[in-house]
Amino acid sequence: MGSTYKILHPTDLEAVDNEKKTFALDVLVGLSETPKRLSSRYFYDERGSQLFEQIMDLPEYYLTKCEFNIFENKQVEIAQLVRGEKFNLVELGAGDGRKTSLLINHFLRNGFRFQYVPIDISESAMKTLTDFLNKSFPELETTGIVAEYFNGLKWLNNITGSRNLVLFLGSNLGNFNKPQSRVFLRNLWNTLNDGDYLLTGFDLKKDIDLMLKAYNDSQGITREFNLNLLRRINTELKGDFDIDKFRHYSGYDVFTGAMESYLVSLENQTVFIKDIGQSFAFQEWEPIHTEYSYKYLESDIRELAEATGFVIEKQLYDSRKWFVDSVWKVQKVNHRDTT
Ligand code: AVI
Repeated sequence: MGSTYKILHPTDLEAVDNEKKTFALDVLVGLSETPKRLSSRYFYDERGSQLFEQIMDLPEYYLTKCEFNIFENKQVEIAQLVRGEKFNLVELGAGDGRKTSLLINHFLRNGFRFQYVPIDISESAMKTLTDFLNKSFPELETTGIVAEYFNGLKWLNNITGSRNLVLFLGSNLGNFNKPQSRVFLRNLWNTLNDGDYLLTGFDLKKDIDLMLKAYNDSQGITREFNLNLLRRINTELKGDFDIDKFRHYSGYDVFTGAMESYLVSLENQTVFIKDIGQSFAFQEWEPIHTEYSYKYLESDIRELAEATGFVIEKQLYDSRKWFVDSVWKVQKVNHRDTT
């Protein structure tokens, strides 16, 4: 028993070097396009992850509170899915364990037979999580996997035949655009077994002012989170972005249903990035697109599940019905591929 983790990817300098090359290439491609764009996956360096932790605690950022409310109130409904069998509670992304702890506690108190399997590419996030679990739940069996999600799941399936209950929390799917989320879910479906469950968070469409406030908080933490992307380019790729010459902007597109975040250049300027060996020209008021945070209708969720081979088992709402943790079952028999 106890909480440990395994590393399924090389941690040598070569891996670090490859990551840096991919980052540089993505920045080069993104800043060469019109409109310019940078991927939100690069938000999460150490500082970015800390800022996101702070965002989750903000009064305006309702998403985390909603999902916490679901995990406080719907434990019995989630537990019914796996009652009486040995299973793997898999979590994509290590997180800080706060939400999942509620579920783990419920499973342990009721004598469920399971192991907890968080999968995350960051070894430091995994170490923090397993240290926390060892202190909070010494009796819990945890096998953390440091790897890409799909590699981790494949490895897990090779060593256990138990049913998987996979958690993908926090509206993370919302950061993918529509085609990307279909591809992601279909890959997940391919990696999972018939009868496995996926519990995934969707932020529902709601009053536009509430959404605008959540992404334009009064303390300016989201602004810092967005601008940190430029700081990261400065540090890791030797860029010379003057952070004060860009502003954070986040707005809601009613047609696509996405909160969209941008960094907008406040003047005509040129930025040189040494490790890319190139300068990039910005006109006054020219935007860089940095993030999609999609919001969903019930019909969007149904379509997404059907198109990717899942059957919706339960919709678990928070008390205000602002957010849903949707429980899907993998259906491998009689499925027509429509992706
Ligand atoms: C991680 N992700 C679901 C967050 C979101 O709401 O899109 C990231 C975030 N961006 C701005 N605030 C929070």
